[in-house]
Amino acid sequence: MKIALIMVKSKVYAFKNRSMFFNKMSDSLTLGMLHAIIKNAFEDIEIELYDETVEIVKKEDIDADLIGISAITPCINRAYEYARYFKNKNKTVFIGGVHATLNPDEVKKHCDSVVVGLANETLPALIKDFCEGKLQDIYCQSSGMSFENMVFPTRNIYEAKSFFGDELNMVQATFGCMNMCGFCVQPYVCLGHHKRPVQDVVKEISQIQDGYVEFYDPNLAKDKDYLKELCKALIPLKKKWFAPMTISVCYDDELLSLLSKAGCCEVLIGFESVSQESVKSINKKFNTVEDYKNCVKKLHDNNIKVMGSFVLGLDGDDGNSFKKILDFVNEAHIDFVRYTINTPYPGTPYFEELKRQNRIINTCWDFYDCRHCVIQPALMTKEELEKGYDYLWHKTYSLKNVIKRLNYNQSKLKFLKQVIINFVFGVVYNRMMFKKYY
Ligand code: B12
Ligand code: SF4
Repeated sequence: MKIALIMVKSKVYAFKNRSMFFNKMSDSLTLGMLHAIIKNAFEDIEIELYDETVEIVKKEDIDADLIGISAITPCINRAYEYARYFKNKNKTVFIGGVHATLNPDEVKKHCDSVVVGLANETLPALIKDFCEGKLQDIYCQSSGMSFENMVFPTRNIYEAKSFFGDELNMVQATFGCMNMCGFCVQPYVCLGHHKRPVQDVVKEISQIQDGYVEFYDPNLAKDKDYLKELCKALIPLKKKWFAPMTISVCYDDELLSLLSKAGCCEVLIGFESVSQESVKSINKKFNTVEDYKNCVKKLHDNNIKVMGSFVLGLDGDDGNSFKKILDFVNEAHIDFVRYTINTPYPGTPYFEELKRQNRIINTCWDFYDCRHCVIQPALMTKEELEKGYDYLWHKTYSLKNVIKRLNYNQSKLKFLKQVIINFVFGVVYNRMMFKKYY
């Protein structure tokens, strides 16, 4: 019995066209996790993995009894193309991932079976049913799924495929987030917020050889007591690590100090907007714009770098917002900055609300990559928003602004090193982001 698992790329954000070494860097834990789930349940199943984000996949060369495809929304149409091809060859095809979780009925039209939510328990059930000739249409994560003793991902799957990816160094301690920010899919992807036992996470991390670990949690700070416990347990491991959080950590001095002691050296913070009106429009109540600069300073004082994320085109944003954001990221000294265009994901209440308001202007999921405007913004045109997005990515990483942003560094050597890294990142990333693929 052989299973092929394919992770598809999107059409407009094509990794194989990424600049220089970026086109060979694996970013995802998905295939490593699915591989481990299958191997843990069935010793004798042969698994082939294909990841279009790091390799050119020729579907004609793939031959397996079962074909599983992983796709997020901007990649789903490509998943459908693959499914059509394999179904025409009389293969059984199943699809999982965020889009399938949010839109199982749509996805089912294109394949034999859909996996909704986390696959730890459902994937083994699907394979067993297939072997017994009783495959079901949909497999849903159960509300009682256990987060204890979860299988560890297979970490060497990219050894031969990826330039840097000898070992996957990502880990997930918590799943989902119930902060209910309007634009976010996390409240709907895995039936709530779940925490693995701290000792399981620490055991998994201690097996990672890399000294640097990336948490792929949507928001590691959702439960502060849990995070404190995790930090205490991580101190002896002496790893450096990165994790997405919210600015709420900045209001807890004990937590900030623990993060620093535990090796946290960079956090991703969703500031989203510098307009309190916009922040309110997406229900991100705990983001108080007037505190932002002080919050960044507190993180810096604890030797933690800040990757700031901004969503452009929210309902309080107009044509003047872009310059305000640029000034803010410079003045607040945000180390790395990411911009996305406000994108309501199909299958969420936010998408339904904008549809009700007749503001969805593009329903081709290929463009739901946060780089294209797919809705009618409230206070500007689609063109203004896409131009503003382009302006911010380019201006933020101009040498002049990189220097302005990073001049908070006290040591000259550190400052110079950070400027070079930041500027090179900007050049490479901008080349990749603004390539036209269509
Ligand atoms: C790593 C990552 C990336 C990587 C690669 C992602 C990829 N697949 O192409 C990079 C950095 C390139 C990236 C880019 C983007 N990403 Co991203 N990314 C992530 C992140 C942080 C972790 C994904 C991961 O590895 N998780 C760990 C694995 C183990 O979990 P998993 O993928 O969910 O898989 C489990 C289940 O979903 C299921 N499953 C998944 N696939 C399959 C397939 C089968 C067959 C089965 C049975 C089960 C199954 O089983 C798995 C085990 O339980 C998530 C956020 C998060 N914390 O989940 C966002 C996330 C997936 N990204 C998202 C988005 C929006 C983007 C961008 C559009 C945003 C942007 N502008 O940067 C781009 C678009 C990329 C593109 N292809 O066009 C959204 C997806 C929303 C959606 N509706 O699809 C997410 C959920 C973030 C969010 N907004 O909350 N991303
Ligand atoms: S805090 Fe972050 S992960 Fe949680 S719902 Fe809001 S945007 Fe999503």
